[in-house]
Amino acid sequence: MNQADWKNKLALIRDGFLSGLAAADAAALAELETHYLGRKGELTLSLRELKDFPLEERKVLGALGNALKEELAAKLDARKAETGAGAVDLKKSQFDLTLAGYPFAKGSLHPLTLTVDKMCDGFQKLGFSIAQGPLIEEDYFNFEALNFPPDHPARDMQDTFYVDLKDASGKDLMLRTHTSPVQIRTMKTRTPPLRTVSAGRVFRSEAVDASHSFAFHQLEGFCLDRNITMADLKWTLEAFMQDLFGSSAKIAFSPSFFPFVEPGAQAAVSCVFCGSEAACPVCKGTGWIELLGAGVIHPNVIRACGYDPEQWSGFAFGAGIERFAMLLFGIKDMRMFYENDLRILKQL
Ligand code: FA5
Repeated sequence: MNQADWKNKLALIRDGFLSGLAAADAAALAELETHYLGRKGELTLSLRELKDFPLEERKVLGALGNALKEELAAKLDARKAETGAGAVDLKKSQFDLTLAGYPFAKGSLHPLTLTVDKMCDGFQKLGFSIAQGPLIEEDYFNFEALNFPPDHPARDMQDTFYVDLKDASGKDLMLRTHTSPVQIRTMKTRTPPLRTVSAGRVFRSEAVDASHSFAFHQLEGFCLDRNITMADLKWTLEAFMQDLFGSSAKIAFSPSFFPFVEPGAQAAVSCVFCGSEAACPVCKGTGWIELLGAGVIHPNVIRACGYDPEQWSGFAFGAGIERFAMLLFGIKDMRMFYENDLRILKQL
């Protein structure tokens, strides 16, 4: 076939298409499309014949062929729009557009957030307000004002991540190792009487296991007022535990050491899972679950914050939030809180 024959063929295709188009209804339009523009349609097959022409001719004829293809497609679309062909007839459609859609999966709060909220609510009911402190802390607030003397071995109780930045006195900044510095910041910026709790993330250079992590959460509480004693600490914690775990919960103290309290104690709550059964996996038959460190604020701390310890006294406590969340949600390994496995989180 030569160029002239091919062009002639194209003209015949155009005439045939246009004369069919004018009178076509929706069904005839579909046939016309298949006949001329379909995979084995006349125009499609003619364009394939171009491969037999020399390159220069192929370029010219190809442009003509493609222009005709675009023209016919545009005219077909316009005619479809006129006749309403291609529009979906909702009455005949197999889709029921009145059906409700699939519900979107809703997010929910993380169990640690729920635990923090619950614990803060409990202390707010007892008149405590909420305080906040920075995660990157100065030596002064994290250790010094809390009565950790420089180079004292007590600093090793909390292995510290230092940050490559200095504070105003030239000391390295650190990721806070506990929430106790918020006590100092609060005492220094507000005036007593004070009752605050502060919850947040803390960091220690520790190996990760079922009950330890290098980044975990603590809730710190303290009170500074007149004539505060260990008895005030005890009733406060007992009222809080009863709100959280039920009215039969009791508190027991055993002696412990923290440089910023004197006397210092570990506070345990009576086992909320058993009546001291030997087989209880949580309290191991002791009937008690150790939950937090606490004590009467050391006079040196009160003095460092600018108050006279003869006039003002207080108590403080610090709890691991993961420990509470494990009890509230019946979880045995705290790593579950960080793995973000949706199959587990959805159950909580
Ligand atoms: C302290 O951090 C004191 N600041 C608490 C305190 C405040 C005592 C006020 C007295 C007065 P301790 O290092 O024991 O104390 O930590 C408190 C709680 O944090 C622990 O009881 C434990 O539940 C939790 N905890 C400690 N280390 C880790 C860790 N690596 N991973 C997870 N939880 C931890």
